[in-house]
Amino acid sequence: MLFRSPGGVNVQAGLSSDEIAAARWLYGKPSTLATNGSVRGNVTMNGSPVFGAAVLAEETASGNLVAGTVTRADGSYDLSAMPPGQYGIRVTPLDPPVADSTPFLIRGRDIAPAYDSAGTSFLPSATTAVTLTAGSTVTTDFAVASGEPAFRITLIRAPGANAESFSRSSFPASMRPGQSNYFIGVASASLPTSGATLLIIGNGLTLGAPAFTNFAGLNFISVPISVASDATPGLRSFVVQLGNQVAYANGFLEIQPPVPDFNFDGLDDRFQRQYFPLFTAPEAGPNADPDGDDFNNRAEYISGTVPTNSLSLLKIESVTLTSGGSIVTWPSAPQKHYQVWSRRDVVNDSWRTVGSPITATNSLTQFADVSATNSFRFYRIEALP
Ligand SMILES: [Ca+2]
Ligand SMILES: [Ca+2]
Ligand SMILES: [Ca+2]
Repeated sequence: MLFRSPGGVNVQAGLSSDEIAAARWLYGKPSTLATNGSVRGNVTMNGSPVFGAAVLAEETASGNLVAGTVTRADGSYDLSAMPPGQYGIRVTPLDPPVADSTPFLIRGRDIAPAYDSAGTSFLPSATTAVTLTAGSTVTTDFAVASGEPAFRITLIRAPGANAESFSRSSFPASMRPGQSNYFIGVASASLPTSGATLLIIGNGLTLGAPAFTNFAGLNFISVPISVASDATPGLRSFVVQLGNQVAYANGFLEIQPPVPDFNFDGLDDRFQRQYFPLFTAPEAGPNADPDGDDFNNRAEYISGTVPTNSLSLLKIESVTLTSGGSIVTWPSAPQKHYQVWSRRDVVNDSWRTVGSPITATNSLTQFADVSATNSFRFYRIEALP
């Protein structure tokens, strides 16, 4: 709803936050909807309604866009099913109805044929602060200034570590928390070639000074970027500003979640998609045990075992007593973490850890308990999240 993306719905990437808001609004239970708030209002220019103006809601704390829509023919808009919180609301023009061969981020016709006649010759509004409480509806009207924006963003420079690469597209870019010392940017034929600032809104981003480059007939503005490990996942916006002129690429940088979980069940979707035809099916859930080995799917994920194979489970393969100690062997998964525990007596002794946690490098891990020479021990293996 905020931008185009290649190849229809991206089932690997899952849903963006504004798609989640739309789904909540369209299909939400009344009890859920009652916990959300709405923003509505009208957008006018010189006293007349503006058709097809983009209206965006940005969460103040994180800088993430959580909802976006376009105005109807009467200039009205609704942003529904938004979680309570503090938001900034702004109105920006869509791109004019240029030919497909001319770069653009989003035109009216990319939303629906009727929006081909959207009004695009106005300047982005200032941002209005709105506080939403559960069940509230806040009315926010905008009167935008007429005129063609001095510049627009029509391309996003792909984030990467190579300062010399000007790979770009009109589709959103994405970065993961922890990626650092990358370059990212925006481009178009009309962007300023000096003096402007490039900001990406929101928490957890460290941006350097802008660099201006003309490449392939396009004006690029680029900045070094690092994404903190605790950056809030979501859709961020690029802002180019020169004096009182401003252009937005709304929601064109996605900060990906550390672990994809688009069905909100707490279990890594990559694991669920790997083993189940439908990753949202009940048998793919964290507490299900479809292979009946007494380890639920969450436990199998942590231990690196196969949730659809009853023979694949965390267990001790063997314990061998040698003169150098006990050798404990168990089937493992590379990169998974394990802790060995032992006790001397089932009744009169308690479990204690043996050594430090181990990161497996193979499908079989061996651990030598050098303290266990010529003495009887019980062992257990714990898989660590
Ligand atoms: Ca999941
Ligand atoms: Ca199982
Ligand atoms: Ca299993």
